[in-house]
Amino acid sequence: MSKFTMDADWLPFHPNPSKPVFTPPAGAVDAHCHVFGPGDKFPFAPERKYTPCDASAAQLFELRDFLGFSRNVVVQATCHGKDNRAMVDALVQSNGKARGVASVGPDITMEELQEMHDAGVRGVRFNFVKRLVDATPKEVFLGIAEKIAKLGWHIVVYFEAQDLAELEPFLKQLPTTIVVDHMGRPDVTRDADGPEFARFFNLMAENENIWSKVTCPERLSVTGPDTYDDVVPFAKKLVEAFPDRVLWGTDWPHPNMKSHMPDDGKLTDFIPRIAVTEEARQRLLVDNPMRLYWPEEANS
Ligand code: 0GY
Repeated sequence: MSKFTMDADWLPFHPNPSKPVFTPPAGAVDAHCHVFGPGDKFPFAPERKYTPCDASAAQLFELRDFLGFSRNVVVQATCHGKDNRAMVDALVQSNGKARGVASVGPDITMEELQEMHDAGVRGVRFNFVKRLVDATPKEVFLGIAEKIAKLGWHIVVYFEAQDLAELEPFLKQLPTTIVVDHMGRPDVTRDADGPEFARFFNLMAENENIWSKVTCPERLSVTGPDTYDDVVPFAKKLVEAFPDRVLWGTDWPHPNMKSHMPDDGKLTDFIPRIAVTEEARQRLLVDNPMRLYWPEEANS
């Protein structure tokens, strides 16, 4: 019997996703995914806001191969707090085929960061989504940013569209490459060419160190599965305007989905609708993530 019981309304990941019609290019990277536990081996954090199902590194790598990806970027999930052991263990198990993004506190030492670097961590995540984490003072984040910049790491930020105006000055202070999760969570019932999304679009246009994950149609969509049509114009717009600063990922095992659990094969088929040329897909899935996470092996 596991020590942990997943939340009563928790939706576990899809047990048998379909085979995508789209074949990702050779060397494609799933640049946003997580592992959960297993809780008996890597306990969930006491301060967590949800208790998920277990989702192991072995299951993640099986999905990677099934969908036709070659590598993963494993992002520390908030249910593990600042205990990065499950994520780091996934990197170690991957034989160099996974890099990681950690969550750390202000007391983290350069030695601890170097140890994570040696295991494959290349970034930290600053989370501003109130339902996921308690607030962290900006000075604390700035102190962490200064430390991780020394290792050449980048910063992943997760926030919701309504918080962007308040966050903008802070984002501009960060000294590294910044990767924004899920396009800054736009309200996709609005026009992708309208003033709301323009704020995020202009932020990217004016700051060349800001990248975006064009991820999570399943989270953002109001029209819903399997095609998530309403998200297409937003993601496509970013892929076309910033072809060298976009990343894509499955977000497996899809924490906190309440409306439905996406079929990861169908999610993969979303890619050619937002990156409509072979060249755009090569950048989105291979060149960009390689430059950020495996620069020593990148061709461009
Ligand atoms: C995501 C989105 C979510 C959760 C987390 O670390 C997390 O717990 O990132 C969410 O609930 O929106 O990117 O996986």
